[in-house]
Amino acid sequence: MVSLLSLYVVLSYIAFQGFYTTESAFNIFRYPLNKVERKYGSLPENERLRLKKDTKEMFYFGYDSYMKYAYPKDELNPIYCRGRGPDHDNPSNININDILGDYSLTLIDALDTLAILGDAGEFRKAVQLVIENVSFDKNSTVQVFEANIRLLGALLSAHLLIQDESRPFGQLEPDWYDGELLEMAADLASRFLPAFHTSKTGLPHPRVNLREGVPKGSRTDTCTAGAGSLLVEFGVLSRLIGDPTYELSARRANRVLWKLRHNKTGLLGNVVDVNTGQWVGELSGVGAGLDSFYEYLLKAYILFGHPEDYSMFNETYAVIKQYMRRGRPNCNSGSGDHPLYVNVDMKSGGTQTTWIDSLQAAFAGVQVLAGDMEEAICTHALYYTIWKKYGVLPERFNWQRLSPDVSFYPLRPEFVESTYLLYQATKNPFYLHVGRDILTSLNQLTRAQCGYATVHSVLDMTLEDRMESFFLSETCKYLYLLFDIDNPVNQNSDRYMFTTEGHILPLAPWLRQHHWDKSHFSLSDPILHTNVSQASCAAINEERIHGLPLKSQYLEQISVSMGVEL
Ligand code: DMJ
Repeated sequence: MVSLLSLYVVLSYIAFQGFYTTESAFNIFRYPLNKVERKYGSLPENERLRLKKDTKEMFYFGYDSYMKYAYPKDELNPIYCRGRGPDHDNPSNININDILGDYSLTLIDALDTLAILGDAGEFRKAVQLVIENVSFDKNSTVQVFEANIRLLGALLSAHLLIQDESRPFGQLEPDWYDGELLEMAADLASRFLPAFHTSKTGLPHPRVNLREGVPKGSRTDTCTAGAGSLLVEFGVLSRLIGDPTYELSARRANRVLWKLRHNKTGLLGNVVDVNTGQWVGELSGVGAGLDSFYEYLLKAYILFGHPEDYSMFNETYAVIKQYMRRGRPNCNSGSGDHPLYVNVDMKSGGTQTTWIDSLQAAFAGVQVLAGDMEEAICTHALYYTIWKKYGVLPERFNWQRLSPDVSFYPLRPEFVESTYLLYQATKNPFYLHVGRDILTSLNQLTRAQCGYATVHSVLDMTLEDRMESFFLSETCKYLYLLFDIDNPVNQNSDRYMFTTEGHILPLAPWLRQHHWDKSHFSLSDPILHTNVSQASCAAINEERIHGLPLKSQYLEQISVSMGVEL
């Protein structure tokens, strides 16, 4: 008894000193752990704090360099320390011009990350710069989807953070603030509307000129995600300004897409013509071209509570699992290949490609939100082994040849995002280790002279002189939140939701109401008020609480086949 007591005291002391979390210190004696379980089973507290500090440093290295070398341009070129704006000389360069528009994109996109990092002073300064210097009255032709998620979402998020009287992130409101960010958001969104009003189906044209509307003769093919991932930002804007036009337009586009799903499989394609409503691309998958469409059905429901959005999500999630999922039926039991979501033909459900893309890594996060935890764990684990193989994620990875089909990595956030959401849901230290691997390789492989650079090829780790705005708005934010367990966002995780660009929005009762005439708006569904406290959660057995999220034999199975060491 005495020795047990002293063991308890010793272990508690070790835990207190930050060598182990208390829980995991005891776990060592609860089960015989193998090498992998020992490695991932705990993370010292002082190491977590170091990772949090290093992530903050990573953000400021990128942000300060942007402000020094690039602002007021849209992006930072981190190798030659210059600013980057639209490619005016080559209007067909949509890789650049779809996103950049002479509106200080990186600064706007980074606003709420500043708040989350606890930097209220820099947040107020940045808000002032945006209000005083940014105008959307520009002769720039941009993609509606990109401008919506990166600019509109950021402006709404920053405005709502300022308006939050409980001040969880400190004094964010400049003393002269009078709703200017919301005015800018409304002005920007009004410039998107021609995309909807000039199409024959209600699906938005993919691009608008911010000054002149849809350019004559411009392309009419849009990806599904581009047309169907506007409801979150448009709905929030409509509810803030009391004008249903935006929400109505986004909802209509979703309903049009929904009607276009295949009558046999229920699957959607990846590219559609906004005038004919014909599918131009019949590939169906959970990655590029479709990813945020599913995500926003679920997130719109979480935010606004319309059962229509939830039933669309559930129906589409069921057919995704039916047609796209391969591998053993249960992630964490039985035998067979590791589960995988493949790209299929929307008409037959047959496998169409042998690659998965890095955007798909966000799907594990959607599965967390949907409560399908075993699948989320499984989806994420596969991407972890690909990350371990290269140190970053190639844009497309061929799961048959186990090598990249498209080998660049533009500092995308999706894998970090799902790592963070899985940690929030499980509190399993495995995900802190994953985060440490991510931070380490970003610093080793992508850190340049004055910021973080796109990887041109994961095969030779050559770099390109571009730091996309989502690096500061998402990649750094999710990594920081992973390590900063006391952050107000984590302490009140039931009060916030992330947009697909990582901007935080409040989950608030007022967002579940709208004040306009319902008949005019033609929404027949009542607002659903969910009551989380009534949910019944199945008991989780001890092994699942204390073991690795994906059992070590399955984690080893994919790491061996991928040729990586854990
Ligand atoms: C971001 O703009 C968003 O995360 C979007 O949902 C997908 N593409 C980029 C990041 O990869």
